[in-house]
Order: sequence, then C-alpha cells, then structure tokens
Amino acid sequence: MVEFLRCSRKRARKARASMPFTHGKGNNGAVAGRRTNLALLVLLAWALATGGLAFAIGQGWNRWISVAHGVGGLAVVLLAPWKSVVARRGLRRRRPGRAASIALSAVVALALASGVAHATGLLVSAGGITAIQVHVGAALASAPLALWHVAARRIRPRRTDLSRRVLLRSAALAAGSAAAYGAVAGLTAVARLPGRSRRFTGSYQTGSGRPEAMPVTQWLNDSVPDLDQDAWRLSVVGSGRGRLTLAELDQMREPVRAILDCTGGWFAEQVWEGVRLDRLLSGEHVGAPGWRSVVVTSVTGYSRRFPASDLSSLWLATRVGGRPLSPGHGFPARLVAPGRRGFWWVKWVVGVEASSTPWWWQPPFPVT
Ligand SMILES: Nc1nc2c(c(=O)[nH]1)N[C@H]1C(S)=C(S)[C@@H](COP(=O)(O)O)O[C@H]1N2
Ligand SMILES: [Mo]
Repeated sequence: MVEFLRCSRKRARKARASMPFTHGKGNNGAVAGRRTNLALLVLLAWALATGGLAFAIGQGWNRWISVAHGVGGLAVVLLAPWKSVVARRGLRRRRPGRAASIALSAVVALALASGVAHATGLLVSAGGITAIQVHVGAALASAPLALWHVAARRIRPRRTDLSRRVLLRSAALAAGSAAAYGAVAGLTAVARLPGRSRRFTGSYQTGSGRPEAMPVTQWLNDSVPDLDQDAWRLSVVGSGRGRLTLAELDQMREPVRAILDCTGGWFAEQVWEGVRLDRLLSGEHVGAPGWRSVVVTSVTGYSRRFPASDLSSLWLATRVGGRPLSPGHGFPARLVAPGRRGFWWVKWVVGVEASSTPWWWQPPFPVT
C-alpha cells in the first residue's frame, strides 16, 4: 500500500495519462482527479456499510457481505496509483489541513493492510491485539477524517459523472477488484495460508470442544465480575416466576451445541447446557399481545434486546463442556444465541425481562 502511495515519477506520469474516469481525448487531469476522488468516497462508504453489516450478521449470507466488503477494499487499492497522482498535486499546494489528509491516507492504508492480513491469515494477531481490532479501529478513525476531507476539499458531482463511459469504467474497476479478490483467495488457498479455512463470517476456529482454550472476550470495557453463587439470583420479569436461584435454573437445563462467533475474528463450537428462554418465560403474559421483546441484562449493565419470537432459540446456559461456566465465560449464567454474533451472548446474566418495546429499539452494537 505504502508502495502504491509512493509510486515512482515514471509510473505517476503513466498513470496521469490513463486516469480511470476521463473522457478519452481532451484528457483533463482535474476532471479525472475529481472522479477518482468521487469513486474513493463511494468505496469508503461501501466499505463502512458492508463492514458494519458483516459484524451484524451471523447467518450464512454473511459470506456474500464479506466478499462485497473485500472487493470494495481491493478497489481502493487499485485506485491508489491514480489517487497518489491527485494527492501529490494537492500536497504541493500546501493548503491547510495537510496533516489531516495524510492521516486519512495512513488510516486507510492501515485498514487495508490489516484487512488483508486477517483475510489471508498472514498476521491474525500480535501482542494481544488482533488484525480485526486494528482494522475496525482504523476504519472508525477514517470516517471523521474522510468527512472533514470532503468538506475541506469539496467535490461537486456533475451530471456527466454518470455518463456511459464513467459507468463502463466503474464496471471495469468492479471487475478488476473482483479478479483481485479471486487472486488473493486463490493464493491463500494455494499457499495453504491459515485464511483458507475460515468460517463464512471470516472468523478463525479457536478452542472448539475445549472451553478452557476459548478466548475470554469483552465487547469494549467490561471486566470479569466476582460473583457469589449463593447470593446470585436471576430476576425474571414477565412470567410471575420472580427470582430464581442457580440450583432452580440448573434443574431446567438441556444440552445445546452452538457456535460462539466473536466479531474479533474467532469462533468456537461447544456443548452448552442451559434453560431455553421460552421455558423460563412461559406464563400468563408472555405470548400475549403486546409482548414484543425480551431484554437480557448482565450484572455489569451490558444488555441486549431480542425479538419475542426468538425465545425458543435462546438459552440461558449455566454449563459448558460438562462443567460450570468459568468466571471469564459468564459464571454463573450466560446467554447462548446460536446464529447470532458473540456480542449477543450476554455474560453474567442477572435479568431477563419481557417488554413491549420492539427488539430493534437499541443501538445496533453495544455501547459498553
Ligand atoms: N456482560 C458482557 N457480556 C458479553 C460481552 C461483554 O463485554 N459484557 N462481550 C460479548 C462478546 S463481544 C463476546 S464475543 C462474547 C465472548 O464470550 P467469551 O468471553 O465467553 O468467549 O461475550 C459477549 N458477552
Ligand atoms: Mo465479541
């Protein structure tokens, strides 16, 4: 990537002569630069949207979102030589905000490099930080910088930006990026890189069937609480059950095999044991008109809201791999939500509450 940004003068001259979004003859560098910038802006929005969606989805069609995300990222790489011409011209003018522009290119380069590192498996984690964490951090940092950049270096779309020729070149760029994606995937397979054996979410298998080898992960800033199992009670609101002890909960348990798939880039399959939420919340109120969702709350304050119709596919687990949960994995009780990404699997649960609020009335991702 850095290589691209620093492409040689000769290549720059060549690139200038074949800017991707020009109208052939009468090649106007400014128009071409503007269209390159416009394309990059669209691609950045695309990358943020598909990346966010890939984090939200735990079902098989996540694969296609991830492919769309990767193809978009590689399109940015393909445009880099042209953008470097535009950028060089801009830098020479020494306008205010240079530093922010350079910072933007740095975080985009970091997001691209860490994305490729994770996808191929060349560098999945180092020093306790995963490539995905770097990827998401850099991507989030790029958003405000890009907004600022667009405001400071305004581009005005014109009607001719949607000409047939521009659309054809966009299609060529899409085809080129798809081919690049195929090449990266093919090389990953041929070179037998770790990236070849990922789940459809892009995650790497870690500690399946061995709960003690499964990473302990927090979404943001929760820390493992120290809970006394005799004092612990589960508050169930909406079924007339009131408060349950751990022993009472344990009696209702059944086994469920499920995959915990963290957006941090790993997954593990375990046999959990827990009580199905529709059993826990059976009673006069639940299922009655007006019940729309169920909120599952941790002692830490972390919580997620689920559609009432999902109760029969959610479990409140007290055991994994035939043993009680460890403190890190949610002792004494944690949610098991097959088909949902890890951030739905609330740990250290103390409350299950039926509610009339629709399930989507919450931030798409937890905020703590
Ligand atoms: N209370 C609470 N529950 C939580 C989280 C958290 O930060 N706080 N993180 C979630 C995330 S992002 C994941 S991937 C799983 C990780 O579960 P584990 O630590 O048992 O592997 O827990 C989920 N449950
Ligand atoms: Mo996670």
